[in-house]
Amino acid sequence: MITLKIKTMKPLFMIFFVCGSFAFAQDQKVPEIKLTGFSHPESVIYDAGTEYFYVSNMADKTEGDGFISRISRKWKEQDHTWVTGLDDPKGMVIKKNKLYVTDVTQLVEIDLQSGEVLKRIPVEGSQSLNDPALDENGVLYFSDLAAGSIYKMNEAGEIKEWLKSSELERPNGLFLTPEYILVAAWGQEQNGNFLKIDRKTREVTPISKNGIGNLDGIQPKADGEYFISDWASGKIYTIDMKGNLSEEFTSEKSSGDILFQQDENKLYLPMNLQNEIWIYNLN
Ligand SMILES: [Ca+2]
Ligand SMILES: [Ca+2]
Repeated sequence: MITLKIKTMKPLFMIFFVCGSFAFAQDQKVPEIKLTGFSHPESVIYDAGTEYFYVSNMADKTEGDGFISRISRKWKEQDHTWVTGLDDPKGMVIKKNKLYVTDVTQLVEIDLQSGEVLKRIPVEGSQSLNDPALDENGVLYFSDLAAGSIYKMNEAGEIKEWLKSSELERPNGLFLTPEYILVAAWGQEQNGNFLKIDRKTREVTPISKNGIGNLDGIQPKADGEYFISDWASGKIYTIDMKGNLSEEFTSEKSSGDILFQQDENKLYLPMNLQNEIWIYNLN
């Protein structure tokens, strides 16, 4: 499937090349829309229940300057400072009318209707929390990039370190399948890999072998295929469970925790250094 795609796209590139002005067109895909008004955004999610997009903004270094934006589907309503008073909010997940946001060493619980901060749960031993993800039963897992660990919160709201290992290669993005926790790793001295962790044995296996980049987001694309983002290069890849990797397009440096909207076939990229959300139409 991937090979086919590359084959069918090559003649197009040749035409661009011949035309001259599009000599580098194979690397450049233009965003359909650039949403502005953000401050070092890390993550964008969509909630079908409320029909809003939520964007985490790390902002600058001042304590309490981080915030969450809430944006309506057609961009009419753009409440950039919907929730304020956070530090460096990163990943987000929605569970039972609550928005959970990782904020450095805390898991912050926010009322999805009112935007009120309900709880700030300190996570013992954490250093730099990153991406939360839910399993099929609504159990919450979240990564700690700097500590090289994954935490788990049980139904009672108790948080425990689930796995700590250098094999996690500084874990950033997480995605849960019934069998595995998939990890987009930032990397230590070398580029991070796309990893799988067996949920029963907790064995870590790299799916890619030679390092891909400073990986950040994971989004399911199709059965057994995922979009992953490399923060450092701005490249968006498709990868499958066997490690077959194909480049979709290159945005710019600092593409963070991406969102794929399957119904409209669009990818949403939080661009940290550009302070924007870039939306790419894949059609
Ligand atoms: Ca901040
Ligand atoms: Ca992330």
